[in-house]
Amino acid sequence: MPKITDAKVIVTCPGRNFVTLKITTEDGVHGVGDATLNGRELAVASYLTDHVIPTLIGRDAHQIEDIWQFLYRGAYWRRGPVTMSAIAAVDVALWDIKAKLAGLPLYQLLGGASRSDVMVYGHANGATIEQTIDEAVAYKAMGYKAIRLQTGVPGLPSTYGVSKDKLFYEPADAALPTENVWSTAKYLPTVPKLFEAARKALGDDVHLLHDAHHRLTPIEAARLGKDLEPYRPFWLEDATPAENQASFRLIRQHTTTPLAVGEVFNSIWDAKQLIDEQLIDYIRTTIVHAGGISHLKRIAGLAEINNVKTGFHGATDLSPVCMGAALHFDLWVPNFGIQEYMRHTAQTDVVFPHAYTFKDGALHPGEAPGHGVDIDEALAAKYPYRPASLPVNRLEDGTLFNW
Ligand code: EZ4
Ligand code: CO
Repeated sequence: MPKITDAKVIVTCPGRNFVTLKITTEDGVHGVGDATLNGRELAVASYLTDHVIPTLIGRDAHQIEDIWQFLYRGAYWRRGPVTMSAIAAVDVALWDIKAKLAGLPLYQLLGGASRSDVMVYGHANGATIEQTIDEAVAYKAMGYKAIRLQTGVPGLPSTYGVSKDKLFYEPADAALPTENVWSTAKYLPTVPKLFEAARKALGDDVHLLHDAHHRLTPIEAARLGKDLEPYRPFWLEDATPAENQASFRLIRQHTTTPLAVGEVFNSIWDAKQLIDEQLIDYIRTTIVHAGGISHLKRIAGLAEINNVKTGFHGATDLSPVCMGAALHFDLWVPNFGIQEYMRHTAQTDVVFPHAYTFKDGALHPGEAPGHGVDIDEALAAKYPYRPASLPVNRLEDGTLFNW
């Protein structure tokens, strides 16, 4: 058996913070898993170092399922983003090792390729509708077949998804949370105008997406969904917070705009009612925040029998290791929908050498054994951790709101 002899956590900040778990076997084969939880990085690092790694040493690296169950059921305190990100890191590192030992790219172990490549969507954003459309036109020219549109809201100094850096978006912009201001009344009329202009400029042969980032009530989301219907959006994302899964019944009753939810979910239990009742169209859980490949297989299986497709989160704060693992999953999973792709900076990309490549609006995970992503430890050591928090939102009268 390939016995686990070493495991360590690497925290690095090549432009932004990433937490990576590296597991090594007695034969010297190693695997890596992403454990990054934006703004809470050190909590996961401690969970791994203090509570998980000591229990891994000496185990059989091939027993991925047993180790997963040990860390989930065996912990007594189940679920939560910190725990599930730590489990995901172990799971992905072990799948990486298993595939390397087999001499196969990971997607072959999952069941082989179901498609030629993985359609991704990029992010067009701007302070005004005109600027956002210009960005979207540029994305289309780069070959993208699907584009997310976010635009500034007149009367609000800043809003989610609109950044100064065009290709890279980093919401964790200060050591302590920045305070933003939100107004749903100002936001709601803006998005249909954006979509109307986008369809005029881009035509019908491109998918258009939008992220409401948990800011609407169910009835407001229903209104927005109806207003967007003439422009046939690919999806409306995170229309309302999903702690109360039944909220989506109300949105569903009113609109045919497809709904996508789940980037903050950490287990199948967060999505069970949404999927069972077919209240959503795309499930956005990620490899890193929802228990790894082993757990996402269960979520995707439940989704498949309920006509829900995958549309995994792929923001810059998910490391290239998570992206690589997600692409193997996406290439295999029968009910694939789309994959989000926010580019990493060149500084991040060199710390994480990777086999995946972009062409014609799609990514391919490559044919390297394992998931095809590694970490350059010497380079990583040059970028020490820097505290960074996600913003908070307040309404114009100061009421604390969802960000
Ligand atoms: O705000 O990953 O669809 N993408 C998103 C992201 C999230 C960040 C939070 O860390 O909503 O930009
Ligand atoms: Co989102």
